[in-house]
Amino acid sequence: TVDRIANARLRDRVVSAETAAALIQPGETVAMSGFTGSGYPKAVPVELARRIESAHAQGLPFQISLMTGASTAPELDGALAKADGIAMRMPFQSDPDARNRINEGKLDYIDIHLSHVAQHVWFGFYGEIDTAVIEVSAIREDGSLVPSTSLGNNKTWLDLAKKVIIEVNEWQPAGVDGMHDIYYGTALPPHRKPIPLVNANDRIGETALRCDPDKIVAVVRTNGPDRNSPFSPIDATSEQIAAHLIEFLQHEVKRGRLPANLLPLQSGVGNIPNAVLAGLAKSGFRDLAAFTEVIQDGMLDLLRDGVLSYASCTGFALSPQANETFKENIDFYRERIIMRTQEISNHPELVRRLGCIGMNGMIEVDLYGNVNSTHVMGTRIMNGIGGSGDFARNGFLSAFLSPSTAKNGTISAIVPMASHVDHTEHDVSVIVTEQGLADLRGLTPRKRAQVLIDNCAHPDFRAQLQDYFDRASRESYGKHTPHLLPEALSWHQRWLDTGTMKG
Ligand code: 0RQ
Repeated sequence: TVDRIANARLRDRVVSAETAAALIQPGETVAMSGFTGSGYPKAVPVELARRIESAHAQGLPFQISLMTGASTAPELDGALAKADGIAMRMPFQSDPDARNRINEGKLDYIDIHLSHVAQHVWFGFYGEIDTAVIEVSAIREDGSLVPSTSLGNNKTWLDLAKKVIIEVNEWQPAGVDGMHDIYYGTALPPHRKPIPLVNANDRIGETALRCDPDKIVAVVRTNGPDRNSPFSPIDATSEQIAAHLIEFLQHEVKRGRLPANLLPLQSGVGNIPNAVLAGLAKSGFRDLAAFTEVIQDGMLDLLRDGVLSYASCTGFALSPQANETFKENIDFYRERIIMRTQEISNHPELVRRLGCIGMNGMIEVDLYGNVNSTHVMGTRIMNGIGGSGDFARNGFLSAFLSPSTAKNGTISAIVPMASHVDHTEHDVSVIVTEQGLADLRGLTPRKRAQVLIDNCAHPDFRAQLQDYFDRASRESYGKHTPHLLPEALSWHQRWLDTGTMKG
């Protein structure tokens, strides 16, 4: 077999994960690869967590600040959070241990738009990056780095870090070489130029990452799978949500507001977006394109069946089975998938130019269309805003999808006032629950409220919402966006106090 490390100088820097992890010092800001469970380093973070645990056992302080592309896996976020090794985390996580620590107030978490991460670090908002730990699939003879299954912020981390540790993961398919498009034309204001991408499948960059070899202090060989979480089978609720959204898209095509092959799709991760993708295939749509962050199982199926012509992304979230299919058919997928850095995959300029259709999950929406994607009862973070805001604000239209109730029907996803706002009423076009779809475009706040109550609320909460809205419409200080302030968040408090929002 061909050595994945074709550069002799870097082959000489191969060390064990333990030796590499020893190069990271307490207090460092460490930037790692990884996006929704793909392309994250598999070995160094685990060894780092061990080192941190043994330091703590000796009563020595040891924590790092940790930045990535997005969420990672138990071997990274999980191991470091369990070891109490993270002082500050940004920009997105979905790890249960990290989440618990954040919500206990023990781990500082900064949740920002994914398109902002690279530029905010370049602007100097997060200080210096001491170490980058980046997974790649191979090192070319010239020393350039072939990325693996996610790009995220790797370009930025390699450019800015003082020292770099590379993990070369042989488990990743060698055929991924050629799938990436790394754009080196980004500059800082006031020197920025338009990004020359006009179609979702345009190539504007290079297929490998550059890195000053003098900065590479260690290379570690690994052979381990990406975090593969299986999807649960599509349930009835997800199927109904998907059906409502697809009917809406078909209607938009009939009305001439969307072309027959729609506009580039952005899809969040999870069972509902997966159901939407499966539904699109069954509804006769063809020649679709995706300009999205994450490719999950449903998109691979659409590519295979020719429903989707091509897809642009920055990472993958695949089930174990889909991962095998991906690896086996890598030559087919390399022709149809372009992986970009997340500053490009989520770039407001490009999302606006292409006219993406954003489809993301939500926690709750209020009567006027403000969407909470992140905080349960306004205070407990679930995951983070991720890329949803990049697409919601800048896309052609943005749909937010959710079952109409949560936690065994005790919580209404349609509430009088959102307990936390990630997407303001100005960024939300369409809300879909299993009950139906509310098209909020061109509606005044009061009309939005009525259509949300009529079309999206669960019958168990409809009368209660109507009652709130009717009284607010009569008694509110202002009648443009009517509220009864002392009552506006009382549903959330009632759930905390009694276990149900019903009152
Ligand atoms: O919690 O498993 O503990 O019961 O939230 O909810 O219904 O399984 O749906 O997995 O699609 O997640 C908004 C969190 C939805 C997700 C959110 C609880 C519910 C359950 C999960 P349990 P579901 P999903 C691209 C786009 C922001 C990032 C984003 C998300 C858990 O879509 O993180 O869009 N979005 N990224 O019980 C209390 C409510 C609730 C609630 C749901 N109203 N009250 N709990 N839950 N609604 C990807 C990236 O950017 C990387």
